[in-house]
Amino acid sequence: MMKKHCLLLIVVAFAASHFSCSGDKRISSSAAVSAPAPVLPVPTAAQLAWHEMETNAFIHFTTNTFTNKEWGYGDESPAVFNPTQLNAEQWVTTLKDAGFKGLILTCKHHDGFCLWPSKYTAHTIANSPYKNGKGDIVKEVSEACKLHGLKFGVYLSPWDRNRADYGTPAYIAYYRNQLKEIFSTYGPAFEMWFDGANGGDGYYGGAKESRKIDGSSYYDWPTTLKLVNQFQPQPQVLFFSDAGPDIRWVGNEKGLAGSINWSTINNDTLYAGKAGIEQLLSTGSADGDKWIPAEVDVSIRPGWFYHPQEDSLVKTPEQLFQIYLTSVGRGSTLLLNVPPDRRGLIHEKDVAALKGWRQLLDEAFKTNLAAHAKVSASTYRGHVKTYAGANVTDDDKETYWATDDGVTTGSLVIDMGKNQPVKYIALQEYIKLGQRVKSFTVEARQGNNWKPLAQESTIGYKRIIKLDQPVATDQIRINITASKACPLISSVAVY
Ligand code: FUL
Repeated sequence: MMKKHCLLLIVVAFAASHFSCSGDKRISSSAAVSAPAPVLPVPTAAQLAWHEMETNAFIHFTTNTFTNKEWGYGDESPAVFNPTQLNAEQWVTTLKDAGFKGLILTCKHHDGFCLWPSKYTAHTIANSPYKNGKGDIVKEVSEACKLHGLKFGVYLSPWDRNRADYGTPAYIAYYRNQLKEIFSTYGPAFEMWFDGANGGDGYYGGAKESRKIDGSSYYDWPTTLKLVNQFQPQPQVLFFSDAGPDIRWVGNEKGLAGSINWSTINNDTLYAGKAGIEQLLSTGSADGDKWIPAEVDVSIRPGWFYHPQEDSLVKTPEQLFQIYLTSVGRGSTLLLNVPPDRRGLIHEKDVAALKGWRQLLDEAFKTNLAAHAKVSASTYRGHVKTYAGANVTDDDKETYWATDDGVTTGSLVIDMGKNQPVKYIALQEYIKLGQRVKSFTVEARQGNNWKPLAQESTIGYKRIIKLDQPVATDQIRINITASKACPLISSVAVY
C-alpha cells in the first residue's frame, strides 16, 4: 500500500517535473540514472575522516610554561621544567567533554626541549625534576587519548634553537631520528604538524647567533614525509603545513576561515611564498588542483603557552562559539589551543570557558527542526529517488540531492510543518565527489512571500548561517545560484 502511494507520487512528480517525494525510499529506477561524476580534486578517505572530526585541541607545553615565554631561546635548563600535579587524564577528559575529537601535542617546540626522553639529545624531560627524570609526557598523553577515545597528533618543531647543528645536514638526520622515535613508540598519529616558523636567532649549542635556512630546500620535506609514512603506513598520517600537502594553514591565528572557503588550492602558488599568501590560504581557490583544506588554529588565551597574567584573558564561551561559526561553520576544522598551567593542569578558567562553550553549542544545535522534514526540489537527477530532495533531511551522510549533469542551479524547499523561530541553517555538500557550490541564497517563507535571509558563496564540508535575529517561519528555501557542476547537497539542518 505504502509502495503504491509513493509510486503514484513519483509519477505525479515526474509529470510535474518539479517536486520530490519524501518518504519510502525503496522504490527507484536509479539503475538507469548514472551517479554524478566526481569534480576533481576530491578528499582522500583520511581527509574526509578529518573533516568529520570538526574540532580538535592543541596542547602547547614546554619550558616556556615555566619561564613565561612564547618562544624559548633554546638555553633553558631542563631543571626549570617541574609540573607538580600533571594529570594527562584531566587534559584529555576536559577536552573530550568539550567535544574535541583529537589532540595535538607540542612534543618539541622551537626551544628544542623534548617532552619525551629522546635518546638523541640530553635536552629532555629525562633531565628535569618531573618524576625525577622518569617522566614521559608524550606517553602519558598518547595513552590517555587511547583510553578516552581521542585521536593523538604530533607537533615536532622543525626549527630548533637548542641544537648546535641546526642549519647543517646533521640536524636533518637528528630531526628524522626523532620522528622515527615518536612514531614507532607512541603512534599512531592522525595529524603531524609542521610549523612555519623557521630560522633566526637562538642559542644553538652556545653559538648564540642568528641562522638562516633556505626553507624551500633545507628540510627536504618529501623525503621526511615518506619516512613518516613508512613508520606509520596505516592509518595514514595527515601532514599539516602552510602549504599542505594534506592540510593547509588558514593564514591567521584569529579563528577565521574565509567567508569564501575552498578546500581546493594550487600548491605551487603556495610554495612561491608570494606576498598576500595569507588571503589565499584563507579562501583557497575554486580552480585548485589539490584537496588541501584549511585548518583554523587559534588559542583560548592570547598566547600559545600558559602565562599567569593571562588568566583573566581566557576567551569567553561566546567568543569560542563565534570562532566555531567562523571555522567549522565555514567548512574548516577548528584546532583550539588549551595550554596547561605550571601545575600541569588545564586551568580552572579554561575548564569553565570550555564547559560554557559546550553548553552554548548544545543549546544552539539541540533540535534540528528540519529532521526528516518534507523537501521539494525544483529538479532532481533523472527524477529518481536516489537523488531526490528528501536526502538532505534524512540524517544519512551518504545520500544527497543532485541535479542532472549541466544543471548548476536549483532550489530546495524544506517544510518544517509549522511556524517556529529559526536562528541557524547548516548546509553540507557531499564532498566525497568534490566541492562544487559557488554561491547560494537562503530564504524563509513568510505568508505568501519569501524573506531573504542570507546570500553566501561556498558550502563545502559544512556551512552554518547564523541569523542576527530568529525568524519565525515554516519553510526554508535554499537556492543554489552557481556551482562548478551539478550541486550535491547531503544535508540541510535548521535550528
Ligand atoms: C606558530 C609558532 O611559532 C607558535 O609558537 C605556535 O606554536 C603556533 C601554533 O605556530 O607558528
